[in-house]
Amino acid sequence: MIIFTGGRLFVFISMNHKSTIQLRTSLCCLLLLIVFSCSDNTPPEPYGAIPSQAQIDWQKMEYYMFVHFGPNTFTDKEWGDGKENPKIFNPTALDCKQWAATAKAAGIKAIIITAKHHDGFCLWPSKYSTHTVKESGWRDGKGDVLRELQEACREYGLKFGIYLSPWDRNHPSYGTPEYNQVFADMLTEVYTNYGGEEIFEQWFDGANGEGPNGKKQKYDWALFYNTVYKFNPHVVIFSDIGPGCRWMGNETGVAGETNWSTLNITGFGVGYDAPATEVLNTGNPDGEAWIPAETDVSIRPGWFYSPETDTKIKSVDELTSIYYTSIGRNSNLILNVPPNREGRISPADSIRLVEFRKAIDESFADNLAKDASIRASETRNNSSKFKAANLLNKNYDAYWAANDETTAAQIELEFSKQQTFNRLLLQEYIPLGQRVAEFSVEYWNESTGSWTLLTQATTIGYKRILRFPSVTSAKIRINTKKSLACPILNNIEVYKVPE
Ligand code: FUL
Repeated sequence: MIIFTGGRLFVFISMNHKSTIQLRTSLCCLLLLIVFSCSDNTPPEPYGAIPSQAQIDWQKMEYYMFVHFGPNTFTDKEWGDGKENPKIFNPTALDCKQWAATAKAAGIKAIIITAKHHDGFCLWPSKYSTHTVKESGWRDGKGDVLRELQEACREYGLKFGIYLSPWDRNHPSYGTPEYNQVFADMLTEVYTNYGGEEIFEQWFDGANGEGPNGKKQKYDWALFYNTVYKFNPHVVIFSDIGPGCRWMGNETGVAGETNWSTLNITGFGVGYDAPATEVLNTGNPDGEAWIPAETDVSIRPGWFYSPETDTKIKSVDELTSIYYTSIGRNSNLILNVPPNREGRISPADSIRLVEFRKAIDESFADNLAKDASIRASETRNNSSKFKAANLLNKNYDAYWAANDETTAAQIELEFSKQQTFNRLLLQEYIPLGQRVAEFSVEYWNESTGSWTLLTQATTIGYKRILRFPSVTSAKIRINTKKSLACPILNNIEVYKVPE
């Protein structure tokens, strides 16, 4: 058309070959620009319950440390009865910096401490109890474990979290309505004196047994949650049913192979009123609230230190297996490492933690998908904003999405040469909800000239890592078969881990 406008006709005719090519290129670019700007970049609507920003940040932490420490450390007991003489709490060389340095060296992002376990002993000098570090006589009654740990975490750039057991086998008011306010006052004390706005997770143990007067307490959870939120609206509250994150239903480190981050909570409570452990283990598809799973497990047979368990520390293989059944199954991992009677993490535990880290780092060092080419059976609205290549970059918020009406889609990776692999890591873009309910993985079988099933699974969620026997192929394909809404993924990685 341009040639029919006088002036432009002249320009066109007078051009040499090079200029013609340049003009054509410019026109092509213009055309592409028009096509591009016409494509619909509207992101998919979120599906179902979705995480808050605090829950997304929490999920990205993946791995942190639990520290069970208190009178039980000195008595070989798991549950103190609250009648222990506080003087038994006497760590001879408490060193929270050593805990933090160990965590840091092991690639751990945070430490959560049992500020008060079921025996009621407070690791800070609480004015609401007479069973605390103050009464222990440790450091002339001036010691404060919470203070030391808070400062150590700050120094080592770790986040800090608090476990507080409402069950209190020492407090005289336990089992009476007054106790709920005592517990809320303790929370207030901790949140006002130990950097409450920085506390990333509040761990509420749902255990509910008898107190010193033989009575059980009816916990006022609303009061407890509101007290915590008053000081830190972004803290992730753990309990059987959240509201921030949920207990995964066992203490062996095995989250459900199917694991939804959504859960139905109406009609349920904490402790005796919680959903069945099988339900906590898998969540509910289309569950009414976003309450992702947290896997709590100890590096030793018990939660507290005992010399008897010095030789029973989990092996690297056991810890690695837990890694796959927790972080690899859409759950965060909180690994308990109990300090010893000196108040230090024993060398055997810290060495194991670092060995474990090294094994994981080595396993996931070389992502074979990095340089692969990728295509999807479709891309949302044909928009390059949602292109399959987003699955291979490092940008968390860049994702591939299928069209709204699609639930079954395929993503194919092609390596530049044949590769041997045995792990596949997938991530759904959870800010828009958890969607995929069933998928399969195939590889291109050169000898038969066909796609061959490698493995199949159900949910993905924030992160899913699949293990399968090594295969050698130039291509791998992921087929989403069922999805609650159009699939949205933001990451694919492929690895060859030593068998
Ligand atoms: C349970 C407690 O009874 C154990 O002692 C431990 O603290 C574990 C993490 O939670 O409910």
